[in-house]
Amino acid sequence: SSQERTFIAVKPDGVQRGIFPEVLKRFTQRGFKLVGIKLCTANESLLRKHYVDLQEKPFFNSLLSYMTSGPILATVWEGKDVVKQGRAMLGATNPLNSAPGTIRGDFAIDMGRNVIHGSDSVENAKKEISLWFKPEELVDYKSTLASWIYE
Ligand code: DAT
Ligand code: MG
Repeated sequence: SSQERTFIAVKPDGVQRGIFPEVLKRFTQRGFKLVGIKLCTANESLLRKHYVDLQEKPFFNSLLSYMTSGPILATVWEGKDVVKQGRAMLGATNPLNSAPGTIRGDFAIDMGRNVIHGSDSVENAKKEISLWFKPEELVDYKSTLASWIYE
């Protein structure tokens, strides 16, 4: 439904390199609605929950230090099929495999500096949104553009 939500986070490199306005621009211009946004620093316990499936990976410690190396721009977007569409807009995990035109394909080279996170399923989106945002930090509002974006 058009109420579907996803969690998109510009990672510390994406914030430091000034890529975050481009991310906001792309999701907004596509027609997705911003319902939550904050600049924050992630602590280790949050990241261990966020990346719980990767705890055993050899790169986990470097992933933790990357993700705690500076501020993260945490956002929540709403719209039809936004989880899957968001992943497509991000590109492949390894930027060397990301198509030009995707965010990683346009702005990144190394896997450990791939500038952006996006939820990979509706279920994980719900989990990540509740991990990163308090309910009162999400804003419910009607976009006046909805009828120009949805048939
Ligand atoms: P994604 O971020 O595309 O959802 P993921 O959830 O599998 O990918 O992994 C989370 C992050 O961990 C990813 O953005 C970059 C890092 N990562 C994943 N696989 C890696 C690998 N083989 N070597 C180094 N870093 C990796
Ligand atoms: Mg992932």
